[in-house]
This record gives sequence, C-alpha cells and structure tokens, in this order.
Amino acid sequence: KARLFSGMQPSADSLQIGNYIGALMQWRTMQDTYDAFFTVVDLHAITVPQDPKELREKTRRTAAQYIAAGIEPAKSTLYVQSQVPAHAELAWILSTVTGFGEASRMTQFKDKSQRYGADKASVALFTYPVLMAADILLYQAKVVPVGDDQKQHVELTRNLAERFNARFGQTFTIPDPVIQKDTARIYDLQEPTSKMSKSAESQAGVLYLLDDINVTAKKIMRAVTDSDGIVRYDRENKPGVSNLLTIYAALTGRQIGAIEDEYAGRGYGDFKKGLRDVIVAEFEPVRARALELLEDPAELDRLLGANAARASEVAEKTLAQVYERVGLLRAP
Ligand code: AQP
Repeated sequence: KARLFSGMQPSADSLQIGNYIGALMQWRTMQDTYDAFFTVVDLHAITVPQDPKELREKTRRTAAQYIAAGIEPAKSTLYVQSQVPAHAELAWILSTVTGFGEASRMTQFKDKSQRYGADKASVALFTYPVLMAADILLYQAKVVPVGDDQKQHVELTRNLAERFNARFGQTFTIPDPVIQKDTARIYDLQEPTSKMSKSAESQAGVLYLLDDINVTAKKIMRAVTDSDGIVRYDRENKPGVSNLLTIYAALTGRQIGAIEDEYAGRGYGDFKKGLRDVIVAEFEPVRARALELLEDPAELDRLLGANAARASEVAEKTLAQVYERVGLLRAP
C-alpha cells in the first residue's frame, strides 16, 4: 500500500465544515486504499500563541473528531505530532536547505502574519511550511490530501525533497498533493469571499462540527446570500449561494446542477432549510461520537500513545538516514 500523510492543527475546540469536507471526508475513504498517517499537528498550532491547558484539550478534541468522523485507529496511524520527536528534528535539517526567498513566498504566512501583525508573528509561523515538509517526508508519503489552501506548501515540500535528494543522494519520496477540485475550498458563511477557518475571529460564519445542532441551524439560516433570489452557482457574482451549493453537493454527493434544478423557483429560505437538514444529519452522529470519546480522556490518550509509537518506528528510520547523509557524527 502506498503511504499517505495528512494532518490538522488543534487550533480550536472544534473542527469546521471546511476541514470536514476538504480533509476528513477524503481521509475516510482513502484510509482503505493507503497506509495512512493522520496527525494532530500540535507543533504547528503553537506557531501562534496558545493557552497550554487549552492546547492539550484541543489536541484531544481534534483526535476525537478524527475518530468520530470515521478514521479508524486500527486501520490508520492516528497520533499527536509532538509525541514523535523526529518531526521537529527533521524540520531543522530541512530548514538548512530552504531558501529564505522561497519561504517568503508562502501566502499562508502573508495572510496569517497580517492577522497577527508583522511584529507579533513568530519565526515558527514563518518556518511552518518547513515543519510541514518534515511531517510528510518522514513517512516517505506519496499522497498528501489537502484543501487547495495547502497546495503551495506541498509544492515546497516537493522542492525541498528534490533538492535534498540531489545534494545528498536519494532519500525522500516525492509526494503528490491530492486536492478534490470542486469542494477544495469552503468559504465563511458571513464573508463568502474568505476561506472558512476554525480559528476565525468571528464564529458567526463558521460551521463547527461540535456546535450544538440548533446553533448550526441558525448559522445556516443566517448565511449571507444576495438579492436576486435564484439558487444558481456563480462564484464571481453569487459567492454566498455558490458556497452553500458547494457544501450541499459535497455532503450529498450530488451534482450542483441537480440541486439548482431541485430548488428552481423556490427561493433561499427553502434552499437553506434543505441544506440545514443535510448538515444536521451529517454532523449529529459525528458530534455524539466525539463527545462520547471525550468522556474517557485516559483511554483516548492511551490509544494516541500507542499510535505514536507506531509512527515513531517509521519516522526514526528516515531520520537516521538523513543524519547519516548530512554527515552528522553519531554516537557509537
Ligand atoms: N475552508 C476550507 N475549505 C476546504 N478545506 C479546508 N481546510 C481548512 N479549511 C478549509 C483543510 O483542512 C485541513 C486542516 O488544516 P489545518 O488545521 O492545518 O489548518 P488550516 O488549513 O489553516 O485550517 P483552518 O480551519 O483555517 O485552521 P486555522 O484557523 O487554525 O488556520 C487542511 O487539509 C486544509 O486544507
């Protein structure tokens, strides 16, 4: 089986529907075909300030949502990044083959550093993509399913792997990003031109997996649309309605055209109610299962620890090879 790697940051109490559609749904099907590693990337989360107690809790909650969404720890390796030290170690080595200029071109850093202010942005936020490259390359992953916002980081990973291989000899597998085209990006319901984010400042336009179902329903009914009243996909001129159509299609597996036809002449109220029912039906079991798992944190921690040990075995092999190639003197 080919290797697959993907991960999410424990940067909020709950994941959002973009994480679910853009990542978890794909992971769920791909875990049958691939030798998959799914990570809660806590080292990435601390690139912006986190409260220590909350971070631990968010890490557990993120892992619980992976499982609740259908990632099976018996099938896939599901672990917490910081429990495998090789991630941080390889990131340092890779940073030595990363150009300052190429790192500066990463648009996520530009977006996020703007959010926090250039002075407050950490060096780690800047080198975030190098750590992500280490995550992927440690496992010799061939396949990396991500939303299209992460495509640039996977491109960088490929470049670093090729450069390292050329300089030090064949070491890393060159990974391919896997992006589901039409549903690659879900937008904020209140600001349908910005990507939906779990750590967004305003939660009004973010559909969280663990939100109370009534809260989710309200957010959908209040989603920004437009004044022409026609359920039609037009990303340019009707970003709100188009985003809702994307979500509808992704969760039901239906074509956008078929959904447009169904709601022809019926107005946004009906359309939103239909979408609300689809989302509530999808979220309810996931939420219930996640909350159930969180009732026994010791058991969850034990499971994650066992999976981290499995991940370490693979990661340590790659790291040992890298240290050897780079010429670091090993203890006898
Ligand atoms: N809006 C989105 N549409 C489609 N896919 C998305 N992803 C995130 N938002 C959307 C995908 O979810 C995975 C998890 O990403 P992450 O946790 O590493 O961080 P992110 O991409 O920055 O996600 P968020 O929710 O926006 O988190 P914060 O607020 O912490 O920055 C990735 O595969 C991503 O593509």
